[in-house]
Amino acid sequence: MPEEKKLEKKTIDPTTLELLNICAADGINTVFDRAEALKACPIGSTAACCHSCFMGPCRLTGKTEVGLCGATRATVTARNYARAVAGGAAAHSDHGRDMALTLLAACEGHAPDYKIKDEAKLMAVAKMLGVKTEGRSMEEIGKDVALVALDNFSSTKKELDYIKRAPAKRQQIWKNLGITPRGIDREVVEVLHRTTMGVDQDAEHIMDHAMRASLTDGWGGSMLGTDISDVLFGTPGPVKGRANFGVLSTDEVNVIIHGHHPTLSMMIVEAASDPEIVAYAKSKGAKGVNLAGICCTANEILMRHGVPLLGNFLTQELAMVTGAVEAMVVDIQCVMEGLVEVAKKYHTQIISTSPKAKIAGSTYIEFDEEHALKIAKDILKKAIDNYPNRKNVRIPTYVDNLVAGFSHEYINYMLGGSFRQSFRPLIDNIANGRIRGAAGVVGCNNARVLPHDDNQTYIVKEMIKNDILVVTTGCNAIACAKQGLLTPEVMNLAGPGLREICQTIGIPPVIHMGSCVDNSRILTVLAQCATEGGLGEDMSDAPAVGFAPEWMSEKAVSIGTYVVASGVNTWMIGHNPYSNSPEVVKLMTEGYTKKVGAALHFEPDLKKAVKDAIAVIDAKRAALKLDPYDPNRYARSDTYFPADYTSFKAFAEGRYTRSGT
Ligand code: XCC
Repeated sequence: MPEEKKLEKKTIDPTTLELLNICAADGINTVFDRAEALKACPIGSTAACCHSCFMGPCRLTGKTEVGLCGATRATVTARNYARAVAGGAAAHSDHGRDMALTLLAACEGHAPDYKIKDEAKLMAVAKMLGVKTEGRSMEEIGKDVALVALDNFSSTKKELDYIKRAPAKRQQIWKNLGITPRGIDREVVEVLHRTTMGVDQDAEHIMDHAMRASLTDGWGGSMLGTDISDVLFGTPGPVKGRANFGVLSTDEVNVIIHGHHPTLSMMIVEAASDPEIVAYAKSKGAKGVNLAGICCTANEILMRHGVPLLGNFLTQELAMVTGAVEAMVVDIQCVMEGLVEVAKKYHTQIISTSPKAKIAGSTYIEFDEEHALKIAKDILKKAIDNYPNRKNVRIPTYVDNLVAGFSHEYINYMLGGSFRQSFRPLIDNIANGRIRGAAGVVGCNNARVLPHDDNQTYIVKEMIKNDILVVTTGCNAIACAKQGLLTPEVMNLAGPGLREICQTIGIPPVIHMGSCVDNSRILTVLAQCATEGGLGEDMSDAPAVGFAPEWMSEKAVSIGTYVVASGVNTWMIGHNPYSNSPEVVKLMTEGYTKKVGAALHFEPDLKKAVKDAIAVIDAKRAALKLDPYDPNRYARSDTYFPADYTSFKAFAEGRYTRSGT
């Protein structure tokens, strides 16, 4: 097959395709090439490999039913699954812990560049955490909030404070199962202990604890991370933004922020417009500094400052190929080691910053909260110094507009104004069938799930077409942004009922709620809807589903598990990494459904997943005795042609022909 045709099968995004063609011409090896050259290990990819001890590794394939110690396929598979959950929960939660430490440092005067930006949010969080507020300064309250948050990590017996946010019925389910999460560190450590050689030898028991550990992510580390970020940097409200590689500038210093932590990236945003930095950029012949983001740090700075999204996980190496990126500043998580090799061929400097994540071959500038703004400026100066080294600049022209910034607080406000903040209009319109249900579509890209961004956008478009409101985070949100799905105009792709509601309320049918830790915002919305009443008493009663269309990270396994443990059926699309044990697959689906009212599906068939998910939504509606969904009942809403696209038909079919950029 000619190279160009081969590349067309790798992505639906024209920009990514354009850059992959440049890579081919320049002889650049990317994750797309490595995925072709290196096949997935057939043993590990079904969780058939046990390396809990060093008598192995044992491969439980073919006729081999047990390892040297006698561990069965089910035990080994459950252990592998639980360890993935622990890895993911640890990553999100350690991020949350760092946010608490930053808040503590800010309130104690050790991090002078950070301030409490959202006092109302601080008061709400304080109330939730049982911190006294009366007659106290913001710093005193903030310090205690940080200390209580940190206690949620280290406590061994106390249950997580945020469990109180869940509906009473859900809390009772966890209690009855004995999976109410205690200290975050304890539950994660306990996964590692139970799954070490010769400890927990019952797949079901291991998987129950996997749920408990995942809950420390969703209702612990992630939720604390989100809330404290809001306190320090402001709770997001609607913001206009742009996405895709056309956001790079030809005459400014382009600095890409990649990773997850908002602490450094927020400082870089502040520093980029500092007169000292702008003057320094001018002294090197540039007009200023242009920022853009990759992965979840991109979502953090988009949600609060409208900083453009450059791309999602699979496009990180391609940023440098443009020849227009002076520095890529990385912190933690989802940073490919391959970046450094690509950077060697261009002028980009990879600047690593986290003491937890050193990257060989990168320039290391250690970040610490005490000198945050100064370090951010130092980083930008390094990037600016690199501007004169630009040579062959090839910036693709595609840019898409978007609206982001939908925190649960804003959605609450949006639905009733400050006079009557409530989820009631959303609940009522789900009850009356204008909105059939809701879907959380989240998660990564995966170099083995190609074309890149295809599953992501397919599911989102299928959902809204079927009158199902979509909330999105993470790399799915970036995929949606790059394909123009985060604009109000996309309501033309929505079914008539959903479209009418979107037109009335003035929201897009695909709502960007933030980064991956912000999946906790989705939990909060669901919990508040259940508490408000009208869609049952528990999160599992609501006609809502979850999808991770192109997931690849342990963090996604943790998210999928806590969403299921919170009562929401979830589909992880792609190959089933736990297929070596039908018993474990049954425990994740039928077993979890009996215990927590929802199943975790690892489903290779995308269309089947969509069909099954819609059937679940309809079954939940029936169980609530709501009117059956009828697409023709509310077919009176206005339709109009989206201005940005040359052909509505082409857009709907996924051929992204645009009239201009
Ligand atoms: Fe996945 Fe979470 Fe990473 Fe993107 S950034 S690749 S974990 S979706 Ni959050």
